[in-house]
Amino acid sequence: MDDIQRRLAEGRAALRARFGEAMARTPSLADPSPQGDGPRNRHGMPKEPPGQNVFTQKEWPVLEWGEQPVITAERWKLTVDGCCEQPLTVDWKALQALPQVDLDADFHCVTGWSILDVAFGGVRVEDVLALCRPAAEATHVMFHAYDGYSTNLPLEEALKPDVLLCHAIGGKPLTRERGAPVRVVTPQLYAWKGAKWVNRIELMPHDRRGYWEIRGYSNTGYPWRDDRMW
Ligand SMILES: Nc1nc2c(c(=O)[nH]1)N[C@H]1C(S)=C(S)[C@@H](COP(=O)(O)O)O[C@H]1N2
Ligand SMILES: [Mo]
Repeated sequence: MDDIQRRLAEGRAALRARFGEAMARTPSLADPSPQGDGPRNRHGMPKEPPGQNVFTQKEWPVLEWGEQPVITAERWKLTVDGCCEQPLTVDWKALQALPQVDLDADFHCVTGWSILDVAFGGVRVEDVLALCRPAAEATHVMFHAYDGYSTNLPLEEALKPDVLLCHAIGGKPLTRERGAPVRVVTPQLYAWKGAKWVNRIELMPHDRRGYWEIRGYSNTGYPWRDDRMW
C-alpha cells in the first residue's frame, strides 16, 4: 500500500472508532422510517420527505445568498485546518488523486423542492478528514466558501459516506452556478448544509452556527423530520 492509502485507512478507522456510534444514532440511521417508507436514502422509492415537491433535474433551481464567484480548477484550493493534527491544503490535482466516488442521491431544499436521483461524483469529506486527523477535542466542522457562505455540521454527519466534495453532476463537471469547481453535498440533510464553491473545512472543538443557521434555519436540518427552522 502506498503512503496515502495507508494514511487514509488509518485515519478512517480512527474516525469510525470515535464517531461510529454517534453516526448510528443520527436520525437518518436510527429513526424507524428515516427515509419515509422506502429503503435508506430512498433509492428508487417514489416518495419525498414531508412538505417537499419533486422537481425534475431540468427544473432544478439555483440558489445562493449573493454573487456567484468564478473559481477555476487551477485557482481552487481547499484548506482543512483548525482543531486537527495535520492541517492540509487540497488543490485540484490532489483532489483528483483521492478515491473517487459516484453515487445517486436526492437533493432536498428547505424552501420545499426536491430533486431525486442525482448522479453526484466527487471525493468523500470523510477522506480529507481522515488525512487531517481531527484532534481529540474536535466535534464539529464549519464549511466555508468563496462567496462568504458558511454552514456547520457535527462530525457524525460530515463523516457519512454520501457527504461529498462534489465536482461532477450527471458525469459533467460542475457549472459555475452549481458551485464550480467543488461543492459539498449532504444528501441526508437539507441542501443548505452543502456549501457551493467550498474553500475551507474548519475543525471545531464545539458547535458554531453558519450563515443560515444564524438566520433562523434549523441547526440540524433533517428532511424526513420536517426540521426546517429553529
Ligand atoms: N457557497 C454557497 N453555498 C450554498 C449557498 C450559498 O448561498 N452559498 N446556498 C445553499 C442553499 S440555501 C441551497 S438550497 C443550495 C442550493 O444549491 P443549488 O443552487 O445547486 O440548487 O446551496 C447551498 N449552498
Ligand atoms: Mo436553501
